[in-house]
Amino acid sequence: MAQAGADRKLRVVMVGCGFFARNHLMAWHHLEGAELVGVCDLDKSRAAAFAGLIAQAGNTPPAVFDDLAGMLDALRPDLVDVVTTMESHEALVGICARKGVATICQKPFAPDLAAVRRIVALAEQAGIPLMIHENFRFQGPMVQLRQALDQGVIGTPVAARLSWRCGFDVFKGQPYLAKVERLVLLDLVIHLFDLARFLFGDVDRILARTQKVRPGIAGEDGAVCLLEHGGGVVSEVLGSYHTRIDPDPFPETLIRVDGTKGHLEVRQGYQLVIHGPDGVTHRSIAPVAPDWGDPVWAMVQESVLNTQAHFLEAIRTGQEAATSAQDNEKTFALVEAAYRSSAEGRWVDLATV
Ligand code: NAD
Ligand code: 89V
Repeated sequence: MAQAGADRKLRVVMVGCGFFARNHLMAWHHLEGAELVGVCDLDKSRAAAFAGLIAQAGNTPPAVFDDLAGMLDALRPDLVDVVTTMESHEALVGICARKGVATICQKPFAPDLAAVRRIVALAEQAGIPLMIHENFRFQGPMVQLRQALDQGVIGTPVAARLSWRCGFDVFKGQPYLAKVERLVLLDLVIHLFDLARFLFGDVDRILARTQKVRPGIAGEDGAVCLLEHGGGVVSEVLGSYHTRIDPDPFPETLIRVDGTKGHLEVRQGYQLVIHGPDGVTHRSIAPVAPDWGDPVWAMVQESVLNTQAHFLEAIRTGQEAATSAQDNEKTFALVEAAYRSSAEGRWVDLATV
């Protein structure tokens, strides 16, 4: 991986200026090590609106494009941020690979594992760094949880439950989700699989059951999965867009981990409760909201900032990103295995996917 001098801001361009991309825009704009020089969308008015958001604060706005290849030729950036939906990722990362530019690409990586593997091969042949914007493991509360586990506060983890179940109306901001055939595993549980790998290591086999509860949508909106990690932990991973809870926990992941010396819980409201050998401790693990964030999405927005900062650091140091394309292929394989498990009603060995 090419290294960049620590004293120079990396020149960044974004492709895709839709619902979620505003968070990327604000994060790039606020990151010390980055200079956002271009924004691109097939709908040029969306890119222009993004440039306007930056200009409005009195800053030099990024240049506006409707064609990624043209933007790369014109601006010769250090890195590209792909913030489109998965169907376009193969073509867009292909353009970045041909131009030899480091790329970070939103999740889900692609519609299926075969496409993921083709994109990984494209990036490897071109020798470009490719990271997937898998942001859950970069959430401040999850980083603090991992630190507590690494400190051995409950001994060695044995069993765990990761639950992201709520009734938040994801279809309002992302109406295309109502039409996708693969919904909750590919859109949401993919984050939890990555978190489970981040906390407990790679997975040997999986058992999954999906459900469709909400009427009028094409895909499944609930999933219950059981994962056997190679290191010995067994984790339950639960994801839903149909669960009615008051107050709604969106966007928090609630977690319970049992260890050899105690157990811990991540409770709603970002509370880490540790039942260790010396008693019970309560700790706030609330995220630090960016000043451009809003109360509901603050934790997500902080994680976007952390994810993008991690990629800048990876490029500067020449290190592989934690959620590199190669790493995210393993997370994606879990999604593919979960669909197979649910369809066939059996455990699926990851080595066969
Ligand atoms: P969106 O449909 O609102 O926006 C996508 C934009 O990309 C559109 O404006 C579209 O015109 C543009 N686009 C598509 N193909 C293009 C191309 N070839 N060239 C230029 N522009 C192109 O989508 P969204 O809701 O913002 O989601 C984008 C991605 O972000 C999805 O993959 C989604 O899963 C992901 N997402 C992630 C999180 C998270 O927390 N990590 C949250 C929400 C969405
Ligand atoms: O990551 C995502 O796609 C988000 C959320 C987790 C809220 O579903 O839309």
